[in-house]
Amino acid sequence: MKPVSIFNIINNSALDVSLKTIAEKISAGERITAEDGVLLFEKGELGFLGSLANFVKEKKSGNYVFFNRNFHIEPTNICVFDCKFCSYSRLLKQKDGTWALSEEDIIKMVKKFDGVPVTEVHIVGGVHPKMGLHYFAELIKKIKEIRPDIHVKAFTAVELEYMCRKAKVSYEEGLKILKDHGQGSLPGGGAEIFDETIRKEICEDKCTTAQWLEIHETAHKLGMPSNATMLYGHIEKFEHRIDHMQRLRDLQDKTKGFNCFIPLKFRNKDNQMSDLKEVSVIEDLRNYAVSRIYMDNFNHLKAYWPMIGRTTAQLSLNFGVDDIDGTIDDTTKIYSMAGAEDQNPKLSTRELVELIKNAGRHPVERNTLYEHVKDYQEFIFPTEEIVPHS
Ligand code: V47
Ligand code: SF4
Repeated sequence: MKPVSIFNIINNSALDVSLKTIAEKISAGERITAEDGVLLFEKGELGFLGSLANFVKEKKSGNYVFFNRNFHIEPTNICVFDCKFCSYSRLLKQKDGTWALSEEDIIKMVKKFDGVPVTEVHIVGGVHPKMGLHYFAELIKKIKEIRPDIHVKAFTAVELEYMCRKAKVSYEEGLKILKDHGQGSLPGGGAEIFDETIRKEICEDKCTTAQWLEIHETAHKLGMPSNATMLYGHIEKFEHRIDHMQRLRDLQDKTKGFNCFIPLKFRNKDNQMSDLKEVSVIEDLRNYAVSRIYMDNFNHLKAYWPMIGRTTAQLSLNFGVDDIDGTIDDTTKIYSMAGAEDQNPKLSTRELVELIKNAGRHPVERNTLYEHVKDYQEFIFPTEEIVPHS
């Protein structure tokens, strides 16, 4: 079912005057202010926000919903940092539950996808004290030798800040080395919440807000696009979410280098913030909607389905989301360890396409840069072969 049209919303005489003014701005294509954004969070009901977000989404990407074919490599969960929300990292000295893949292991993982039409490898992990810039640059080079066609999206700003510091190079020099070895873009992790007071409470020791923004700005200048995330639903308030989006919106005005915005819902299993209750699905949808409305210079809004689950991801397609990431092989642990819905995050292309079509949207496989790879609207999957039992 489609949300009510924005014009019916504006003409509703019972609507709060301040919300009506915001709705009029959105319908006229005007940018809304930080105060407007906070007000939407405070007063906007789910249906109202959905209608506005849907209007913005359809102006940007029509009825399309994108996905990509990718796989994840998590080189290690050993991490020098101690983010309070993290369920995944372990210290080097810990014996249990740690892993650190060798170069050989990683190459094997890549080779497993020989002949499989994946377009992207996503490489993100803990910040290992002994895996440095030059090691990772050589690794990327080897991956590209095996799969020259694949786009390498790798390393959060947190990993990059540490690598550059250890290698005693500037962000520009470090990123240039990685780019010259074949890295194409940066994922959006490590952003968490930019407000310095909240950031200090939840992830005091890792890269600062200013460093995160500087690394992404430098990448954009070098022609490496990136994504941006926001960790929400913990101790932050609505104004912190809007402040976070505002800083990203400002940088995007300057560089136009962000591909998409990805709100990440805080999951509370087995971490130092486990006493916090997780926010509701309604709040997830409201957050997607306000993000879509506020981030007017971001072309895409991604719902990361392994984290929120397939059902919420499907619902989000009527609340501003136009991307549900990829067909991820069973290789990502950061979310399953934090209590994500999908403990085995794997969806076939057929399942993804059905999920999108059942929401009334038009499925398109994209590459990392959102170029269309294949249109699935009219595609008929071959009937599955019946394999006889032996
Ligand atoms: O920065 C860690 C988050 C991020 C928890 O660019 C948690 O396409 C919720 O970079 N609850 C890293 N979130 C992941 C990342 C990413 C993910 C998906 C898509 C893309 C992309 C990038 O994971 C961290 C942090 O914000 N995270 N622990 C947790 N308990
Ligand atoms: Fe390390 Fe990332 Fe976990 Fe923070 S979120 S402790 S940087 S793995």
